[in-house]
Amino acid sequence: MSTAGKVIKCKAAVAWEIQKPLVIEQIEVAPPKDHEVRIKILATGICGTDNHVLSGTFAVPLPMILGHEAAGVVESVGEGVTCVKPGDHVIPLAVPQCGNCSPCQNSRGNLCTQNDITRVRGLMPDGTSRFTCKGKALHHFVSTSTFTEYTVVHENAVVKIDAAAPLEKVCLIGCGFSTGYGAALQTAQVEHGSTCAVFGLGGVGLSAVMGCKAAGASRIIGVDINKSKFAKAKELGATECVNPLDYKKPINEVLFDMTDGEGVDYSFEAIGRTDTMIAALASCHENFGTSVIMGVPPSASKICFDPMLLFTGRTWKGSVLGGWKCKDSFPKLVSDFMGKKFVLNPLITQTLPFEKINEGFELLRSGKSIRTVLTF
Ligand code: CND
Ligand code: ZN
Repeated sequence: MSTAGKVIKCKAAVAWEIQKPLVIEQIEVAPPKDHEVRIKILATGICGTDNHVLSGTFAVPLPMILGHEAAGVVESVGEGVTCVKPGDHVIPLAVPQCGNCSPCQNSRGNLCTQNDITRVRGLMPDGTSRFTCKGKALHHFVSTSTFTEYTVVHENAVVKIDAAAPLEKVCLIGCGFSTGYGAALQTAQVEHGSTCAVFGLGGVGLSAVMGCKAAGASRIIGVDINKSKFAKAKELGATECVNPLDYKKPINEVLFDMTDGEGVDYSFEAIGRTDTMIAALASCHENFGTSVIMGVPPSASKICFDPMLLFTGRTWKGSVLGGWKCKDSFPKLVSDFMGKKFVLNPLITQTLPFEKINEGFELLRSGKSIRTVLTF
């Protein structure tokens, strides 16, 4: 019996409060309105950003259904949707691509004005929610919300992918992989033979390592306070790894020592801390070094730094979802994965049933996982 046009009752992991486990609840998911798409989620990764919300560093309106790195199948579509149809395999887009706004029209930008990241409302573009639980509306997360069996997204925030692609792997293209890989290849445009440093060797940082390697960097230095991350970083392309806790000096000075006093050509911050953002900036070449912030900064945080760091010529950039225009790029990244141009398996350290979502978060917090993929 078709569920199109009807409310679907299903399981979802609800974030009712920060610093509390998610609660698996039965929720109601309304049918998609005009230009909206209802998706059956089949696989979703747990990203550091979801954890920032639960720890309270990334402030969003609660209750909310988190999750933004996923793949699934279209269940039904609202009036006027032409980009996908029921049965299509899709990736929901945490950065939509409307195609009409100035970032969408500019080749240098990807942060579509329809995004719900810079000022999180936690609602569909029309200002309402499609989720309810116990009579209460639940917020959506960054245009996606994937810790649920069914979600509803705007048609600008979903893209069709190759039906042959394994959803429990390519879900990582929805966030972590694309973010790190794109930060190196597109935002920084790492050059052949250059020296790079990647701060934070989680799913995002390791993907930046892969991007630096793909760009032909000759040295890739991984930086993390958890040395258990080093073996995988080396497997994926890091030429050396350092633990800031092993040194008395600030890590930027250590990196200068390692590069004959030059600093690295490119540095990447994939942690989400203001002190490491400054350390990454200070680690790159004072004249032509480029540092890219990928880590989501804590809400309402401020940075105080010596402007001489920039005066001498360094470039400081940010990168959301690797700078990719998601509708244009994600299907190509899926094809590249199918064509074995890069790997995703090493990033997936655990695959768990959706009900074990809190276990997945524990693994991330304790540093024992890179990506846990939840399957439904
Ligand atoms: P994850 O928690 O897996 O990795 C963070 C890594 O940083 C871990 O290996 C930690 O051990 C390490 N770390 C923590 N503190 C320090 C420190 N002081 N010095 C050195 N290393 C440290 O997270 P993730 O890889 O999923 O995400 C990383 C960041 O990227 C996080 O802030 C997340 O919110 C952000 C992000 C950004 C975007 C984007 O579009 N820009 C997309 N997804 C995630
Ligand atoms: Zn993410």
